Amino acid sequence: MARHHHIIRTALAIAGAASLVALAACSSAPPAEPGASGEPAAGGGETITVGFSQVGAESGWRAANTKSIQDTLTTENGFELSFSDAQQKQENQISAIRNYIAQGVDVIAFSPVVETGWDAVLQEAKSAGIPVVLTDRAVDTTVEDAYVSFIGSDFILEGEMAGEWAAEQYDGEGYKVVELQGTTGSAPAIDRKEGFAAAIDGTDLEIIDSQTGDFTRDGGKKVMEGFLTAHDDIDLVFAHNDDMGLGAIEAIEAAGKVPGEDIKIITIDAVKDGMQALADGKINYIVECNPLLGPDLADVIKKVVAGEEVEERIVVKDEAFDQEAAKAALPDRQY
Ligand code: GYE
Repeated sequence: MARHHHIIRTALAIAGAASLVALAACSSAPPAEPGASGEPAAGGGETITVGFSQVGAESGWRAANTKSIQDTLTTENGFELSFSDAQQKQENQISAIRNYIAQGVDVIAFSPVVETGWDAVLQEAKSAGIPVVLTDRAVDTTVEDAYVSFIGSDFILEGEMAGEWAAEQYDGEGYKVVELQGTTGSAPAIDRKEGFAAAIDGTDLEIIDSQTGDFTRDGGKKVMEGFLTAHDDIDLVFAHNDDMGLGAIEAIEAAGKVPGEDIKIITIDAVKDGMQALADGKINYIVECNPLLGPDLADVIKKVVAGEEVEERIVVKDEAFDQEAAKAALPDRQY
């Protein structure tokens, strides 16, 4: 029954390919405080100051996400953006957010590198009356009304879509799977692992090893080298992002095997390099994760500052591609 449900959800997700769908539930956003800058922050054509703390520059996905945010929160569009790159370190994000609070920006937005450990700084933002918008990754917090909106994909669904395709293709073939996990403690690593495991539960696909490659190409390559040394019977790699899958391809080729044939590969993201490897036959399937969150973020921020209602959760819908679909989609791919 659960599997049936997953399949329906997958079909719906594919039908809604790459469109952004707002959930019906609305929350009333607290009107932004004027801010310590003294600027009136109401939507009367004033510039909106935004502090954005980015995870890092770990992947092609992240580069596309950063570009989308920087291309959207521009002066022409009415924003003054302070942007910082935390190099995948939570302490850097916390100090960036504290700086934005001290500056009295109108709105703080961030993509939390890991899920937990944000209570103190979220409470500080709340006490300062500065609304927080989450993009991309979720937080796990006990602070009430810690943020006004969370914009991003459903990572559990992405993992399920990957696992369902693997089960459709390879069930009955006794496949041994190794998993390249994203950053330990991050929402996408936790959720993609969970979704994939649920989808292959009850099939004869078996995860024989699982380690973090920190969402980087180099990390994926190193972990895959270790897997290839430890196991001589790997049939399938499930990588939580394209970059780790691309690193795994290098390791598999260096070991004298053919990626996409001797060892199948499934990844998540569908950024250009991943899609190219899929079209070239080195990856077998990719579940998309749309990184173009800038326009929705700009929209939410404008509403929050104007004291309008915003959706508490904006779910980004994702498509999925096999090799033929990648060939067809590549020429028009935006990221
Ligand atoms: O899949 C990965 C990136 O949080 C969805 O982070 C994002 C993930 C993305 O490093 O490539």
